[in-house]
Amino acid sequence: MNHSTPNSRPWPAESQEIALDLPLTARHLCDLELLTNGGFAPLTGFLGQADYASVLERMRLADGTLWSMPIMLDVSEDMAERLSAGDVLGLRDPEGVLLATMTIEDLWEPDRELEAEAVFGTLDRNHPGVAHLLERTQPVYVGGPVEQVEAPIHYDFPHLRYTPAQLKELFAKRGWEKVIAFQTRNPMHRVHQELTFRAAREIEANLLIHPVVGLTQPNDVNHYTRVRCYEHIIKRYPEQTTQLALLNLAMRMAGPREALWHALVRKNHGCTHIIIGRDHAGPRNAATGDGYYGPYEAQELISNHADETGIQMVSFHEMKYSEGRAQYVTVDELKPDEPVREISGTEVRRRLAEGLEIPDWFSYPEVVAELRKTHPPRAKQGITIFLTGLSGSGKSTLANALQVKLMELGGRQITLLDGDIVRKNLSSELGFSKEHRNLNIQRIGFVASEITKNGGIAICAPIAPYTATRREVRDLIEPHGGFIEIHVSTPLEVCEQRDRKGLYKKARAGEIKEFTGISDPYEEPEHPELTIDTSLVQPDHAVQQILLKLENFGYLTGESG
Ligand code: PPS
Repeated sequence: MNHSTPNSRPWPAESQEIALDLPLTARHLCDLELLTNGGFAPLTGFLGQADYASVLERMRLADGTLWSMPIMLDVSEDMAERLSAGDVLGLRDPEGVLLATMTIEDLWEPDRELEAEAVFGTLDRNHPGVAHLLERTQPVYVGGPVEQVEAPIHYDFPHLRYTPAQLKELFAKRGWEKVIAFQTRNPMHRVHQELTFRAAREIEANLLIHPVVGLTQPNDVNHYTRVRCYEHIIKRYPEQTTQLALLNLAMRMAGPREALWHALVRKNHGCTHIIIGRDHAGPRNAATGDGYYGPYEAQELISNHADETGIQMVSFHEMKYSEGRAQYVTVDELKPDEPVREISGTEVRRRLAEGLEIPDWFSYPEVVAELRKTHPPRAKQGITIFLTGLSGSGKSTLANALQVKLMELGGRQITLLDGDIVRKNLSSELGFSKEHRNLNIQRIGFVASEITKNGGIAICAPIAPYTATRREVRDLIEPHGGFIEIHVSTPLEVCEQRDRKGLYKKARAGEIKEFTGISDPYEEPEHPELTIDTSLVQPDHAVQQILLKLENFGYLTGESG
């Protein structure tokens, strides 16, 4: 295959006629790539208003062609005010490289709630697609054809990146006439190998493993790890039957509409069939655990349009591991009461976190080894210990004592991010307004997340008075390791009485403005992992409580202790 390599990249050709430049988001970049390489054919640009309205209303472009997903370019009001129809917009990657130009045909302010109802069938912000649309999408859409200046370069796994044309050429060269696509955003285990192999064998087709590596869900296994797993699993199919290729798609999790879109995209990549499972691309409601779509809605929608799309739906047989037969069988092949074995995704994560066995009947050892590399057991993960509380509550004393005790135990590198240290070294220009305090905590969160990611321990001890910002920090860190929030709940009266720095006195006298607890709020943590009132416990006892908590969560067991 003729893949572009980083070395073959030409310097960008700058165009004179560009009215304004738009730095593209990660979502835009994925969409642009598929718009320009034919993955989204017949689209040749971001949708204009007539196509948009028609896609929402009837899943068709204005000319009647079937297309289920609005592919939109959103811009801020500020930017929209400086643009008009006929202008050329420069579409740039985050480094400023000009990837494409777009000639604007339409600019309008969409009704995003209407779009959410049409595409996702709900206004519930627990739905990730709805949350993105209503909370993180700019208010104005611009539509028009795009013209590629240069193809995006992927430095990761270039040998597995194929344009639709390259895949079609590959299939033609190999004489593959029937090709069945398997879409996934998860690591593949034995059951996935079994079901894809069976599906391909049943219809006598070749198989394309076509995982999404663009944007998936925040808690998904990262694509680097997944691709290494896919590279192992591909060797488990008979030689010359199966191909692995990566798809830089930004998923929306729109269930049936998304499934039909996936089918159209696979058709554009030369596939004749697509495997669709139960509740394809349907997210779970984080609050209730329920799905948003009927389990077979996606399958029905694709089947009903197969003649028009030219791609057939192959339904995914639910398979279970039969203990007695020592093999996977479809649920309809199971005898009544036949014992089966199952491990849920949550259970896999638990076993990885605790370093427990994942049996061979569930996954291949080489796949498990890849997952273990990026999901080490808790005893080997990094941790952030985040102490929050009023000034004078004893955060720094605890943080220092904890640091010493952890150093005595050894095992991980420790960084202390005490409120005063951070204000001196990272945030010296900041004051104590809500905005500045949040910025200060976000900086601490960023540094702590890097430390945690790299297996160290970050002990943070700022006041951090706002719940939402603490939540933000937790969300940033938890995907990389442990996050232990400790509320140092020493009452205000005690803190004020201690007044080690004389600040409370000054605050009462009005010499210091916006002083936490006196003239500024402190929102108490609702669900901290631990609460310590230093007016009731000595520092060494408090540190023991923290260590026991760490041990209880599994962070101190094994060789790390
Ligand atoms: S925040 O809200 O988390 O950004 O605060 P933080 O970075 O932890 O800084 C708190 C320390 O700054 C001193 N100080 C004040 N605290 C609260 N409010 C006001 N207005 C203020 N002005 C100065 C105070 O010494 C805090 O240190 P600690 O260690 O908490 O006593």
